[in-house]
Amino acid sequence: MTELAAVKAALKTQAVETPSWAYGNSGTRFKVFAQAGVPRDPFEKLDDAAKVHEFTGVAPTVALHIPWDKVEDYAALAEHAKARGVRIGAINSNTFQDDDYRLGSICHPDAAVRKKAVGHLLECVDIMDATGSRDLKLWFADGTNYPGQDDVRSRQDRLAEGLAEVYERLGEGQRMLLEYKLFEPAFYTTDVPDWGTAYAHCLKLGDKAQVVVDTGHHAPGTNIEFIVATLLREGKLGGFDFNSRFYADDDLMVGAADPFQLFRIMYEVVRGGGFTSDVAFMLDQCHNIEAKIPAIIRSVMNVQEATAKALLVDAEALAAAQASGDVLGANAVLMDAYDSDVRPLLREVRQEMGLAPDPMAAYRECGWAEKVVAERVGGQQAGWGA
Ligand code: AOS
Ligand code: ZN
Ligand code: ZN
Repeated sequence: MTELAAVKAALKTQAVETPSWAYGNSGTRFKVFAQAGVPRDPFEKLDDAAKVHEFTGVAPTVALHIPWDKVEDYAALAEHAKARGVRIGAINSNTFQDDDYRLGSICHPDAAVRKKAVGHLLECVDIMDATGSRDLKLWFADGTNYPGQDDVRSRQDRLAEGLAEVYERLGEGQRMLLEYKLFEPAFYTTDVPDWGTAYAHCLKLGDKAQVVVDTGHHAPGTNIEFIVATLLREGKLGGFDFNSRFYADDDLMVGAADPFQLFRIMYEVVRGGGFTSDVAFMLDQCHNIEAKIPAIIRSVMNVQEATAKALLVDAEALAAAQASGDVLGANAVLMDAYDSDVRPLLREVRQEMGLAPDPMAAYRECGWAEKVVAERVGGQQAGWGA
C-alpha cells in the first residue's frame, strides 16, 4: 500500500460518536433558544444522528444520557438505531440534576444519597446490557464551594468506594470511563478535577477503568496533547469528549476555536497508537444558536481534517530531525502536515466510500431539515448542565 493509500484506509475506519443531547434544544443559564424540528424523543434523536452518519460515513454510534434519554424498552431503542444504520454508544450517567445532589452524589456526606447515586450508575450498566454499549461514561458534578465545607479526603474515599461498587458490576467487554473537569458546578474543590485524580482512581480500579479527556475541561493554556500522550503511554486513555472552548466549558464545535490544538492532540493519538486501539472519539457539544445537524456534521468533518493532517506527518523525517537536534526542521515537518489542505483528500475518501464529497451540501439538499420542521412539533430540551 502506498503511504497515501494507508492514510485513506485509516480515515475510512474512523469513528466519531455523536451525543444525543447535541440534537436537542440547549442553551445557557440565561436562555434556551428552541429550534424548529428538533427531536421529541430519543428515537428521533437517533434518526437525526443517522443522518450525520449517512452523509459523513464516520459517525456510526450515538451516546445516550440517562435519564434524558429514558425509554421503556432500551433493546427497542437499540433496534431502532440498528434499523437506521447506527448503534448506541456510551451510556452517560447523570448524578447532577436531582435536589438530593446539592452536596454531591457518590461523594455526598450522607450514605443514603451515595446509595441513590450508585444505584443510578448500576442502572446505567443494566441499560448497557440492553443496548450492547461498551462504555459507561461517568462525570460527577461533585465538589464543594467553600473551604471547610466538607472533608476533601473523605470525599475521595467515598468516591473510591462508589466507583469500586460499579466497577464490580461491569460485564465482560464493558468499561468505565471517568471524566474529569477543573471546575463547575463546584467552584472551590471538584472531586475529579484533573487527569491525575481520574488516573489514580482508574489505576486502582483496574483495566476496565479508563480516563476520558474532555477538551473543554482544563485551565486555559493547559497542554492537552501532553496529557493525551501520557495517558496513552500508560494504557489509560479511554476516550475523548471533543468540543471547543474559548473561556471555560463552552461546548462549542470541536476544531472551531483552535484547530491547531486539535491537530496536536490527534498527532499524539496517532503517535501513541490510539487511532487503532479502543479509544472512543466522542463529541460533547451543544448547539445553542446554530442549526444542530449541520453543526454536528461540521464537527465530525473537523475531527476528520485534524486526523488526516496527523496521519500525514512524515514520521521518518520527524524522527530524523529530532534525533539530529534539528529544532526548526522537526517543527517544520509537523507544520507541513498541519498546513496541508486535506479537503481534496477527504473528498476523495468520501467518494471511495460511496458518499457525496461535500457532506454539508448533501445534507442541505436532502430535504431532512424541511421534513422534520414540518413533522415535529414541540422538540425536546437536551437537558441542563451540558
Ligand atoms: C460536563 O461538563 C461533562 O462534559 C459531561 O460529559 C456531561 O455529562 C455532558 O456534557 C452532558 O452534560
Ligand atoms: Zn464531557
Ligand atoms: Zn463539559
